[in-house]
Amino acid sequence: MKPTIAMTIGGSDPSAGAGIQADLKAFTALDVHGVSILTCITVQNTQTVKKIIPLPPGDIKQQIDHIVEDIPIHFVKTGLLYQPEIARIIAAEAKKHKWTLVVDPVLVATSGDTLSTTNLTEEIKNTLLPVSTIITPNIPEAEALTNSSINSTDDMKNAAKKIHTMGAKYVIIKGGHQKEKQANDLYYDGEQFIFRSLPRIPQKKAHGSGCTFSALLTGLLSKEYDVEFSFILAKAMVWNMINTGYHLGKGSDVLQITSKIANNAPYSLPTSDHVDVWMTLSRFLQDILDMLPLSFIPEVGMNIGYALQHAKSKEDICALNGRIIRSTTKAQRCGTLQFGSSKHIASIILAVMKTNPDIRCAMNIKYSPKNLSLCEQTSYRISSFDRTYEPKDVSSTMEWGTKTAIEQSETCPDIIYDKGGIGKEPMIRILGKNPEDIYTKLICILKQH
Ligand code: PXL
Repeated sequence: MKPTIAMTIGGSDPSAGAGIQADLKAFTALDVHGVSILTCITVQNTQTVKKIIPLPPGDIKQQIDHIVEDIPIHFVKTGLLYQPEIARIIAAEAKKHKWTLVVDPVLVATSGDTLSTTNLTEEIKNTLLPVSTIITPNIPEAEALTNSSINSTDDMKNAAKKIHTMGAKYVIIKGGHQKEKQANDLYYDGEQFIFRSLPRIPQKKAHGSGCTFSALLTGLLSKEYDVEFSFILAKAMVWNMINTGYHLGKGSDVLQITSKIANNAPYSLPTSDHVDVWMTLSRFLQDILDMLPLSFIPEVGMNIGYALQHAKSKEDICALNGRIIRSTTKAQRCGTLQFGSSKHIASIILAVMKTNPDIRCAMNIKYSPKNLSLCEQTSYRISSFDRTYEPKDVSSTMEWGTKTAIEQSETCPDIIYDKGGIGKEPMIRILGKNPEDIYTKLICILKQH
């Protein structure tokens, strides 16, 4: 078996709560083989960092060169660098070897102890950021990098934009240092912002959560997860690790570094079922986009949703928070996949699941006589509803229409259409067990061309 490999470049924390020790444990939790380059030894326990002993820059470079000569390294995380020369050496190596580089700009410890010499911030800005893929500052670090103070979500967004212009492709600002009840993290990829908040765990003073988060991100990227999803999953995992963390000495708590995602999670934390649904939908959405003809995209755009097993509400259904729209030449995805993001698609799926709990996926395509005729040439079961018969007291047209179409069909239909109404675009909906089922049905319909 070929191992997945990630490398961490950072300092030693003898208490093993943070630093390269935490990074290696996080890699292991993901079944990733971690290799480590030591930049500093620290004298610290769970209470304080007493001393930092930097290694000579030449020796650090030698460690890197000797490893990369031997082991294929593509995914690298940096942590405690301490001296500006080290940032410069890593920037040159990252450029030379085309690393996917996750920079955790460690400047100050949770205990308040300084973890950098002067000019490190400037060096990170000038040399490391232009070659980095993701940077993961906390609020004080984002303030140092942007020379501004951050007191609101708008300030966070502005700082993310500023840091993005310094060269990082993705900026993730960790909101853990704010005082609010929720720890609100921000993801920015140069186009879209995603805020992700989880309840603060007030009884825990976690040490090493920043290192562990960035190491998880690096490990997840090495396993070929995309950045947006890695962000969501790493955050969920770290939350669980803080929640199950323990008191090791007389100072900060440390994380319980484990591969688990919380089962007894609060509503906004994904469980492994959420992750499965998200991953599957994400993969097939791309396949669907690649083969979707423009003639299948409705004027109002299209969406696809996939529900958790036993889904009960909109929050249990993952769909695009935007739409799939027509660009001049191809189908284009707008927005991201999120649970609870589409009332429209959720109403259809929930109505189907009431009588057919295995049918958890739905997608709408454009109604046209041609598209309907293509559907009719397949062996799929087709049913319809007529909006003119919709009772006045109905609260959700989609729920009523779907239920009506199902009642008119002997077995659960594969396709439900309606011919629209005043101001309502007619529409065809494809139903299926999962995104793969929808994809297969779409291919079969297209083959009738
Ligand atoms: O969390 C930042 C950090 C990184 N690396 C080492 C540390 C700390 C914080 O204490 O000790 C070695």
